Amino acid sequence: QKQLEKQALLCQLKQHAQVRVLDGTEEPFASLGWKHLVPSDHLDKLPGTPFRTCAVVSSAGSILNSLLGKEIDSHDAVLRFNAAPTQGFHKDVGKKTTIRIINSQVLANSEHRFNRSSLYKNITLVGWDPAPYSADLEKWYREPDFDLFTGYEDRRRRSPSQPFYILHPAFIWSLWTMLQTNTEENIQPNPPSTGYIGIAVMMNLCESVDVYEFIPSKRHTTRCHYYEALRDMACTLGAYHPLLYEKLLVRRMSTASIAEISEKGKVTLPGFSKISC
Ligand code: NCC
Repeated sequence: QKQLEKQALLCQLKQHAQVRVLDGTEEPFASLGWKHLVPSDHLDKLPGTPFRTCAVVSSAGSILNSLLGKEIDSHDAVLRFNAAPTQGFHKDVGKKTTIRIINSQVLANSEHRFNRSSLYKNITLVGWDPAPYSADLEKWYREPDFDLFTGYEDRRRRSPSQPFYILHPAFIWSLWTMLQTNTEENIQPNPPSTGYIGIAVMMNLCESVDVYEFIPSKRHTTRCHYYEALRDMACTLGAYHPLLYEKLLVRRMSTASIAEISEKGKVTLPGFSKISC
């Protein structure tokens, strides 16, 4: 029964989470010349893809003292989020970063020093912003939650060889819809967390995805991030993002023993190429 449910959920996710990025063919981006601004290769044609093994590293405080760094770095590709550093935390989170997914606050807020910080250099970048559900791209371009477009256009012109994509709002909301469909309660009408979005993106690019500290291990703590002292339970359970429901769904879709979750906070998901529906 459980096995059947797992398979059905994975199939549904495969249908709902085919990754889509802005490609410059739709308005207003077509008129703005984005066809020549965005990378010519699609995200799923990145060098090295399909990756055989991938690690997704949540930014949770509970990854501290995990000693997972070596295991994380042994994957073909490693995904990290927003401003999460590796320097100073190699032992627990590893040092390799292949892709970084950033929300629009990271692009828009000067405190993140997006243009100068080495966190955002020499890797593949994927940005996103919560567009309205209707995915009206004209309206979104005029009024994004945080202005990610200026920083994106600027970086593309300065560093055209760096792969940098913006996720299509239809992709984000399709993930949300599937989450709601499989949750009995009404979830927040806000987009999924960068973590959940990242898991879905990596299932497009990898044959197998190991997710670390998204489902909390026995080290669970109120510490929000491994890289700062702030304590806030909402970081792990969600307030704006439907994070708790994302975690319950990931748990239902994953193959992981209780011991793996408890000791490592690790769950494994198959890539879409390995899911036959
Ligand atoms: O905190 P954040 O997320 O950057 O974390 C990245 C992803 O890791 C998972 N996570 C994090 C902490 C924790 N205790 N448990 C977790 O499971 C989540 O999946 C999370 O998505 C975001 O989702 O983009 C978020 O970004 C921050 C913030 O904008 C960035 O860190 C940049 O500074 C948001 N914080 C605020 O807006 C104040 C956070 O709500 C969500």
